Amino acid sequence: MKIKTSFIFLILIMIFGCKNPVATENKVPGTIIFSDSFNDPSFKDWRTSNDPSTPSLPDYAIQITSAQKRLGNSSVKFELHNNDQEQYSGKRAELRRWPPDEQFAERWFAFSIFLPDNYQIDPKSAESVAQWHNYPDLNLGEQWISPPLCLLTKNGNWFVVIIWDDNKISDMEEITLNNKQIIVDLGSYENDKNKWIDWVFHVKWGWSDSHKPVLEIFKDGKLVYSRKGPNTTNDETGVYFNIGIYKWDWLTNPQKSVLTERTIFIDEVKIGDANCSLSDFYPVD
Ligand SMILES: [Ca+2]
Ligand SMILES: [Ca+2]
Repeated sequence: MKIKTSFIFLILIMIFGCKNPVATENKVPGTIIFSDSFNDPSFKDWRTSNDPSTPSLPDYAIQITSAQKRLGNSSVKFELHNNDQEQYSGKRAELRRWPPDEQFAERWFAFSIFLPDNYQIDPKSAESVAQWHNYPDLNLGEQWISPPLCLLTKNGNWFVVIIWDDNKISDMEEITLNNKQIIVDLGSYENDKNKWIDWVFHVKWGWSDSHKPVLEIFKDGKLVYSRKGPNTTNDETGVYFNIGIYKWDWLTNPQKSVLTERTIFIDEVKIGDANCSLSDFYPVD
């Protein structure tokens, strides 16, 4: 009997004593599912914001350039003028990843943004420099609304805007009325001009707490915002990621803007799966 008890005890030590090392060894490494250092002027892995029903984008709108680069020899320059042709119902020079991601995906999005020295303050008018847009349920008659998540510049500051909705058909007025949005002021960009800023957004999408949604935002490797709570709209398709400039006031409220042109540079875009961690993206080099 004594021998039997000792044997069971030994088995238990073998099981529990080994548990932690085995768990560590089995951690699945993250996978980088997309990356672009912007050496290829064809942008073959992206869709441009050129609406096929309108004239082509001007040459200056989206260009590979060696003028600035985070890594390698080049980056992508986005340049938007207030009198540019509207594209997809807005003034925009953007690259989008297409098709949209799956519902409830968990992803890491990394990208570096360079605001040039002459990136002036526009006191009343914002522009998006990165946005994650939902794809509405068009088959149910749903309309396009603001994106669930975007990184903006406005009046000299960085902002992140998050909206969400568990209704199947979303309506911007209803979202605003019921306060299903958060505007996060991430502070001045004045000292961020003329240098690269490395952004990482870790997102698990969901429109209700039951989806266990997550948002973590890192600026130059430091956590600047985190939230566990709904962060997207109730749609049959997930969101798609866009980089570049979208300045809606230039079409709908041009009197709000004191500017006529905007230029930014973006480099080192990487998208990782749920198993990634910050160290897969930062430091960038
Ligand atoms: Ca590059
Ligand atoms: Ca919907």
